[in-house]
Amino acid sequence: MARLVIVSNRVASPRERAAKAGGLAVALREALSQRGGLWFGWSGETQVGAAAKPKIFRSGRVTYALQDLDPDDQRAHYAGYANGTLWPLCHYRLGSLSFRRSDWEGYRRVNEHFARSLLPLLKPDDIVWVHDYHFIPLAAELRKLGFMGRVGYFHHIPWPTPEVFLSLPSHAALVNDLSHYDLVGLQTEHDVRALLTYISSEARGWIAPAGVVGLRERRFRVAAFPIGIDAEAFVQDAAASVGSEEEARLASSLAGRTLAVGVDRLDYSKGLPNKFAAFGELLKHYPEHRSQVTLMQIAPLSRGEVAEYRALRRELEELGGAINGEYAEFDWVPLRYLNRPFPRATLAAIYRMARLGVVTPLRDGMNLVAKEYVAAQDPRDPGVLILSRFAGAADELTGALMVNPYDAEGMADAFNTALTMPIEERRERWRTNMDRVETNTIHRWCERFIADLSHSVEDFGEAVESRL
Ligand code: ADQ
Repeated sequence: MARLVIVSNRVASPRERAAKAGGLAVALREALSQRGGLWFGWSGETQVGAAAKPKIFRSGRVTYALQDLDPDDQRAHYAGYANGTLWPLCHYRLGSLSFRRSDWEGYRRVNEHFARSLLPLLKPDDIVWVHDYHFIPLAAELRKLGFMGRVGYFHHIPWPTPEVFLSLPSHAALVNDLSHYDLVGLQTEHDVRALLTYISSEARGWIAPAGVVGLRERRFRVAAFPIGIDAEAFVQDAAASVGSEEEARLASSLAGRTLAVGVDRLDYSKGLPNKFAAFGELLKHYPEHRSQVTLMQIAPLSRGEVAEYRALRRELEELGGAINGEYAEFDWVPLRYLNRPFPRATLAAIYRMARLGVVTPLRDGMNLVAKEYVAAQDPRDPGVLILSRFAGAADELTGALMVNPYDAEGMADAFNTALTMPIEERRERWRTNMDRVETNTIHRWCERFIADLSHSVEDFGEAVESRL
């Protein structure tokens, strides 16, 4: 079996316990341990003129290689091009898109630096799996240095439609970079269509069945690999929370009221102001729910180095304060707003107690919280998932109440529908969602991607032959 090499910006330390590391990190670590492998990424440290030489250590069958970056390059790469340009672009936020040539150059420099640092650690038959928009040019840089082995890329965030993608000054170079991978994985069929349409209409490439693409002299495959969760772990954690001290504390704090929960990184793609506004509309138009329902929004801070995120934090504090100021009673606060992370077991306990799971991003690659909420429910008395149609998860979780996050009053109606939904309908909707969450787990996702990457493009259709 070929060795697996994973590349991602952040590398989950082997010391981080499963309960804290998150489903994706745990699944990748497992895949690496099974085959033996290498996990390569940024060390989290900067150093002026950092040499392309990673710090290496081993834990079990996994080797970790962590590379330092020059501080100017790191800023241009991470806060600049990755999170100031690509993140807003891929989330359809053209108003927030900033493009500077110096960031684009820094982004490329970091990818070149990473490729130079990684290359000496690679064996010719390794399978290299690159994660996310920080590293789109990595395969092209590895190829320049002579690596001809299999390299795949998974894009965790949405791929925008051509009209939006064309706003990026470096669009052609970026898609050319993608063509140096053997396999490009996206979250949904919608994302696949968006990229293939760009390739055929703008880049003058050709498309064959099974997502096989020809672009200039390169042949590669584009396919959807919707990411899943470790469903079993959430089922177990949620079941274990029954009768726990945490559950008792939560229940006593609610004093018999209904709980609605939202769990999102504090990010403008997650539609938090829209969610707060919708909750305000619920309390305004459906006064029977006042004093009866509490929305707990857990929103750990992220990317504080980007100005837009700091502005969002202030906006939410204002909006949340206004709702509580207007509707709170001396014994009830409508909105509980928490800016910190919690262990998975605590999240599972909160999900299970919540009658409503409110997942309403303006745009999201998948959204794992939606799946975690479903997995944590009590099958006999499940809660209702309210889900934005713009989350990748909407393709799979068809039992959710689908909403448009731009329509605050429509969302308030959906809150009311969920709060008054009969038990039979709740069970039926939950079963539809749970079937999907249990089948398409994170482990299956990993296996599928690695299996597809292990095949050559030619295995995916004679169609390729006929076009050569
Ligand atoms: P994110 O934008 O981070 O991921 P999401 O898919 O919801 O979004 O994953 C967040 C994860 O962080 C969840 O597992 C959640 O439990 C955890 N989390 C959030 N708040 C937490 C808290 N307060 N305490 C502890 N854990 C918390 C990106 C893309 C998504 C895509 C994923 C995976 O933006 O669209 O689904 O990658 O591909």
